[in-house]
Amino acid sequence: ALTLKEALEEVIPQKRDAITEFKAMYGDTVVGPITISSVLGGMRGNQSMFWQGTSLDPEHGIKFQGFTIKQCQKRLPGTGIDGDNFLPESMLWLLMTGSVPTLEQTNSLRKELAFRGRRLPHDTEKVLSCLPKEMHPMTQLAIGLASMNKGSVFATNYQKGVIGKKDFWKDTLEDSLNLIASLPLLTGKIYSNITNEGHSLGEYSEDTDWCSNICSLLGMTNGSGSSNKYSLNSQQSLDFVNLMRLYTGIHVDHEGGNVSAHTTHLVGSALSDPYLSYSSGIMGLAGPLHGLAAQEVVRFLLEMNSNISSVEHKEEIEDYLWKVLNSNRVIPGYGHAVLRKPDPRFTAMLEFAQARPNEFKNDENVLLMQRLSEIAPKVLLKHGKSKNPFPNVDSASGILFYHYGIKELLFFTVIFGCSRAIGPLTQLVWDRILGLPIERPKSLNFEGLEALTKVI
Ligand code: NMX
Ligand code: MLT
Repeated sequence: ALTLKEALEEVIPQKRDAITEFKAMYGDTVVGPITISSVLGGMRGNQSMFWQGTSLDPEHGIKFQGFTIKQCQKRLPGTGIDGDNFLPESMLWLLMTGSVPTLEQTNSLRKELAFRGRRLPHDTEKVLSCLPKEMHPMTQLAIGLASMNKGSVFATNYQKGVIGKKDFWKDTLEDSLNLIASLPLLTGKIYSNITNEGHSLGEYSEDTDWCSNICSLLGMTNGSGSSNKYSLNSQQSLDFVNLMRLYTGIHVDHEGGNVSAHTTHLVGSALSDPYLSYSSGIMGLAGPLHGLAAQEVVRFLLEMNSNISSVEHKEEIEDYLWKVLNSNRVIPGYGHAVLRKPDPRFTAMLEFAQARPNEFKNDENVLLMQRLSEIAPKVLLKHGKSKNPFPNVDSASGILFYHYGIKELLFFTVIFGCSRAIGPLTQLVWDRILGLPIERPKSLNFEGLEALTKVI
């Protein structure tokens, strides 16, 4: 199969049958107990969602259809040019179909997305142009995405009643691919709104990959009409594109329970179309305990650097961290609801910096980020509250983007939002393929919980 839709059509019948049969045979098998602590504690440890593309192990971290980040870096196709990171397009293929795409299949999806994303719907363009420059970029992204629901093929056909339930996935796929494809222009538009009076900073090309378009529209590349507003040399420009490919390739998802993925799935379960569903996911990603931590980390590093005399002074860093903890604030970029070891996504971002010592050796903020990853876990352990004292996904990314010139802190989570579309929308397509019902857990009031504790 050359197109993603054809590849899906090949795997769907067997997967559908297998899951239907499995449910019929094992439907009554108990998955696990749900405790009162879990009901009153953010549903922690409660295994109650079906999610195929990614899985998360507390000790080893994320796997994408069973592959670690390192395996993805080895096996997923990129541009074909030596040294380039794999393309998020090939990650999308892997998550959707369960198989590693060939270079040819990756290229075909790359071209398909570049074509689909060549322009924004007129109304979306108009809505985004009217938004105040000071509006939070994540609000702008959620508005932009929700506005695209006007063109939803799924919503239109559902309303007309011309599609059967078994085929819902086809229109969901169509919308999801259009949504993902639109993200370079949407992101570029938002960035130009906040930095350049809404005037475009770069050009969109149908001949390149998704991340090259994102970078061009942020004004971060050489050539292709990009303004290269930070005067990056050609190596830096290339590195930035590869940083974007790495970042957006590994932030796609983190199993189903994280706020943005879970929200997209929940809203989608009401048969809201992919635009509305993912716009809701973006609203969740915009919380400081979730994706917005990327912005908080950069603010934190900049502030700390202006309060310490040198990154070499470990005691000053420790004192600073204790001041934050003693004022009941969290250390952004540390801790996790599921992980109990350093996040391998953090490690991958750190390795990106370590592979370029000359580029980063004089950047005090990047040096502090690295230093902090050695010091903060010890302080958090001593503090004794956080179940995971290690750096999470947001610890390194923002400050690397900052290094290359993206200085608008509020914007970092929008880049996260580009990547996160890929995982939850893949699952939404599979929710439709498997005909999963509206999500509707049972809630309990205090009396209801209390009644459970009474011995009969
Ligand atoms: N700094 C200080 N205290 C912390 C931290 C931290 N980084 N992480 C957890 N704690 C506290 C937490 O606030 C809680 O305190 P209290 O009992 O007073 O409410 C206690 O430790 C136990 O929390 P955990 O069970 O370890 O963490 P939980 O699963 O509830 O929350 C996070 C997970 C990620 C929300 C939490 O670790 C946190 O707030 N981290 C900082 C924000 C952050 O980096 N978020 C990004 C997550 C990644 N992402 O992109 O979504
Ligand atoms: C994520 O990538 O969504 C975060 O690590 C948070 C989570 O997994 O809950």
